[in-house]
Amino acid sequence: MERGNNPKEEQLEQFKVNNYGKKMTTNQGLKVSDDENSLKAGVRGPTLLEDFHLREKITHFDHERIPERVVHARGFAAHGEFELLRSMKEFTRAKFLQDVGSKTPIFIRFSTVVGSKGSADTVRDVRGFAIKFYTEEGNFDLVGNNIPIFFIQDAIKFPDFVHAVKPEPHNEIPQASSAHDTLWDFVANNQETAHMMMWLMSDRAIPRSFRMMQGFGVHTFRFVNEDGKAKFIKFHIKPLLGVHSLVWDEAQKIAGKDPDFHRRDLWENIEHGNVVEYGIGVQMIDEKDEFMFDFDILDATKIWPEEIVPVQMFGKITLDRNVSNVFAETEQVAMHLGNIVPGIDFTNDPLLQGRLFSYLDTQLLRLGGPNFAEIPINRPVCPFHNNQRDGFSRQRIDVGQVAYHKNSLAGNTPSTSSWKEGGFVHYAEKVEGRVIQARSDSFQDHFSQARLFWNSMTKPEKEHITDAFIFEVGKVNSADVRQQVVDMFVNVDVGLATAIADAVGVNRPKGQQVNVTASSPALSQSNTPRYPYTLRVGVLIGSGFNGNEVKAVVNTLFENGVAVDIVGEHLGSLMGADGVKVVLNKTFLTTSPVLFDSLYVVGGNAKNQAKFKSDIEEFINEAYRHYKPIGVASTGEPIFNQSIAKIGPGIVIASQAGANFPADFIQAITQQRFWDRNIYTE
Ligand code: HDE
Repeated sequence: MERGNNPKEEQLEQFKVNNYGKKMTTNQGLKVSDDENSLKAGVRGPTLLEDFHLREKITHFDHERIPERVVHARGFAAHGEFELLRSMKEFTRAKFLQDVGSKTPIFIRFSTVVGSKGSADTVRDVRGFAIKFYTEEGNFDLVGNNIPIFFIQDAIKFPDFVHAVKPEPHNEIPQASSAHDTLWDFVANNQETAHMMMWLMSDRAIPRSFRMMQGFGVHTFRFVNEDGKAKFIKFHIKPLLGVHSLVWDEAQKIAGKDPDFHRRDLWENIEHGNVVEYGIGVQMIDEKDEFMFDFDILDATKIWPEEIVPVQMFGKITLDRNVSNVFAETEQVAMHLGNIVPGIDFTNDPLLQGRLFSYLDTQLLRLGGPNFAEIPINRPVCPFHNNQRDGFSRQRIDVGQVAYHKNSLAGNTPSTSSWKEGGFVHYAEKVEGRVIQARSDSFQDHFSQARLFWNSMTKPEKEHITDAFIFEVGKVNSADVRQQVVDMFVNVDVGLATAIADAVGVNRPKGQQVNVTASSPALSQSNTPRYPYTLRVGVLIGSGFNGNEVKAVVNTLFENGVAVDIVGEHLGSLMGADGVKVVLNKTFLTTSPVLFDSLYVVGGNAKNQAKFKSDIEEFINEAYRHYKPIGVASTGEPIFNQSIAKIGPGIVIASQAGANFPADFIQAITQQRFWDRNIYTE
């Protein structure tokens, strides 16, 4: 499947309409003569009901909105492809996982969970990571998140969890935030949330970019091969650029400065043709080993530590095309983990089972009836035939007399397919037991893996988690709930719970942490790959700069695929001391230090020199406090010296580095954050 030979793209093309340069008509095709004035009895007279164009236009407008998703309302999506790099034939009969080199069109929708459609991108939240694979055997939807576990174990608790985390119902406050009484009350009184809350308080919940976060299928699924042999699996998606995060203060400020930070990042990178790539793989457990672990593999609040069950990568996911229309594609896409293909199957995870019901149900309401599979973005690329008929807004015209099975009038078609013919046959798992409403004992350990996660964090990561708890629990009005949270998290770590207690004004906890000393290095972001590619540097510049020096640095940035914004007092161009010209694309007003991964302080002269210097100083101070690398050109040193920044980790000074400056600066940008910088020294 080469670009331009993508069956989904070809299918979508047929539905695209370009109105540019065309005559305006009504929806019935009638040419419109006046779109400014409604039909009236006299120029100042009453408007007439007869005006069908007015009525059609206003009526359509009145009905433009559909309900936003009850969770994951704010999303952003792109098209791409999946390429198989290792055949999984041994484990699964899924056709798209057989032949190395085969390509499958995909559509990925990223999202936040709690916020409404218009909320900010960088809030502390889980990110949805939902992929629709348009395979030859029908759509396979992997509706995952960027965190490998979930808040609850049984779907019956989902409405309670969502009611607790969403804005409180009496005043709709706070928007897109878990830092409030009802969520923490839910947490303390439903302690299966412990592990997930550790992840939510970690840097995973404030990603730097959709391109820099992992994806997880979360649940345990099955691979089933041609012989009907099954394995338990968990899906993993790993970003090429590594897993990177914002810092909390920065994330909050970006929410104001650029609420579209993540969508803009993805959109621009795809528009610029940059590589947006992830690897995809699975962890696999043999059926006979189902009970070999100290966690239940059906419990969605548990990971399978990668050191025990390694991830086997089998393919590559690339995003390379933005949507043409956000409503038609991103908003109308109907993800459903019940969209499955032969060779992949479900398990008895009670969270998964409930989801199998929920997604179809919610789409019936959100997309207005049972025909949403006909919406272009949802159509499979293979033909589909059955005896389902009618319903609101049916598009296809099923011809013929017969719409039932079995029949003789149509030769008993459409006919069913056996396993051998590629039919989906549910995995014949042996089940037995009594009908009962209860939770398995093997689901009762809520703290061991929460502590495993804590043990796996580096010192700065632990500090971020502690600060996040202090922030969130500190926003809880009820002292009683604050105390309950502290008393709960002592099970994870005494030091953590004590630090929270001291900061939020409640009693220190009495209990003890669970006895788990193991750690899983794969959980720490400190072990992730790092590249300068597509990171963003702000060049802070005035006139009179040293042209050769700046040119050499900017060229090195470009060579390394770094995105560069030239920031100054005004838009337009500037002249260096040696006649070199630069074009400014941002001003101190239109951008902000929180929108950059690094700064290159060139300095120079400006019309309002005092303000220019103060603006740059502010940019340096903020970037320094957010542990970012800062490069200082020879002309930038005087301003740098006035800032709070101290020479030390991640500070690269041209007059000291000499000819090594561009390379040293790139190295610092690659490192991204310098946690050993003490930002509070006098
Ligand atoms: Fe969802 N979830 N969910 N969820 N979820 C929805 O479906 C639900 C869960 C996830 O980009 C809804 O179309 C229940 C886990 C993503 O369009 C709804 C339960 C995971 C998306 C729904 C869960 C997810 C949704 C809302 C507990 C990670 C956005 C609108 C049993 C594995 C998909 C919609 C997109 C969306 C129900 C738990 C991921 C209401 C009942 C666990 C990425 O059907």
